[in-house]
Amino acid sequence: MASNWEEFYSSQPKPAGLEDSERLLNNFCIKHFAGDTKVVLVTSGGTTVPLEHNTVRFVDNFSAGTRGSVSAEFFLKQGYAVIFMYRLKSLQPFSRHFTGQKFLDMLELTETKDKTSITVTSKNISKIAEVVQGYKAALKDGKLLELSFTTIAEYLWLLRSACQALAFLKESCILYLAAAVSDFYIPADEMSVHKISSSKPQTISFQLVPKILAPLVSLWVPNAFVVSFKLETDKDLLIAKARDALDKYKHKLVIANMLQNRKQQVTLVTQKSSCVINLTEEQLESGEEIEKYIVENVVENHKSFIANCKKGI
Ligand code: 9Z3
Repeated sequence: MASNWEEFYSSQPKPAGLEDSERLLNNFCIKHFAGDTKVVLVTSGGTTVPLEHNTVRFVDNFSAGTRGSVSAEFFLKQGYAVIFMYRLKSLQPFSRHFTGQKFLDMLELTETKDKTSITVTSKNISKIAEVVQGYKAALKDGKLLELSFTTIAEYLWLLRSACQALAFLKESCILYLAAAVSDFYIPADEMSVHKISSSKPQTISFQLVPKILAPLVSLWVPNAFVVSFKLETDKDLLIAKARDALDKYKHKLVIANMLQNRKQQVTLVTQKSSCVINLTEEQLESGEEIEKYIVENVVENHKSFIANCKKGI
C-alpha cells in the first residue's frame, strides 16, 4: 500500500516549471561539489492552501521569511553555497534590507532650482555597502540559488526535487527547514474548480499534510545534516514537542521557537543536549539578529558531524 506521502505526490499535480528548477538545482550541486564547497538548503516563508483551483481565496500563515532570509546571509558569510527556497513575495537575502519604508528612510532628497538629487544618508552608507558587497560576492561566485514556491503542493514538490539533487553530497550538505509549512490541505480532486459561491455558508474540510520529514530523513537525504524548526505558541509544550520530533524523525537538530519571542530566543535540541540562545534587549535594540548565533551553532554542529562521519562514528 502506498504511504500517505506517496499518495500526496500522486494526487497533487506537478507544478509548472519544476523541470527548470531541477536543472538549476543539479547544476548548482555539481558545481559546488566540484569546488569542495558545502551546500545548505534553506527553506523560508509560509505556504498557502488554495480553496479553489482558479484561486481567489486561500489559507495562509504568519511567516514573513525573516528567519530563512537572515540565516541565508549568515550561511554565505560562513562560506556555504546556499539554495534559498522561499515563498514568493516573502523576504529574500540582501533585498530584505531595503523593503518598505526602511528603504525610503535611507535616502535623502536634495532639490535646487535646476537639479534634484537623491543620495544615501551618510549614516546608512556603510550598512548599505556591506549588504551590496555581500550580494555581489554571492552572485559573482554563483553561491546563491533562489527558487520560489507559493502553495503547499509547490513547496513539497520543490523540496523533494531539491533533496534528490542534494543526496549525492551526503554529509557535506545541510537542510535547514525554516519554512512554516501548512499542516492541512485540500486534495486537488476535492477542491472547487471555480470561485466558491457566497450564496450560502460553507463548511470546508481539510486533510492532513503528510509528515514529509519522515521520508526526507530516511529515504531522500539519509546522510545529510538535517535541521528542522519547531514552532509552538504554548511554552509548556515546546521542548517536549521538539524532543518528540527528534525521536520520531531521527534528524540531527531541532530548533524550537515560540511565535511570540522567536526573534529573541530559540532552543537548540539535539539527542544529547539542549542549548538556549537568548538575545538581550540591548542586543535587539542595536540591531543584532539571533540567526547569527543560530547559524554559528549549526555550522559547528555540522563540522563535528562531518568529522564523526569520516571516523565512521
Ligand atoms: C519556524 O519555526 C521559523 O522559525 C518561523 C520563522 C516560521 C517561526 P519568520 O519567517 O518566522 O521569521 O516570520 N519554522 C518552522 C515552523 C514549522 O512549520 N515547523 C513544523 C512544526 O512546528 C515542523 S517542520 O510542526
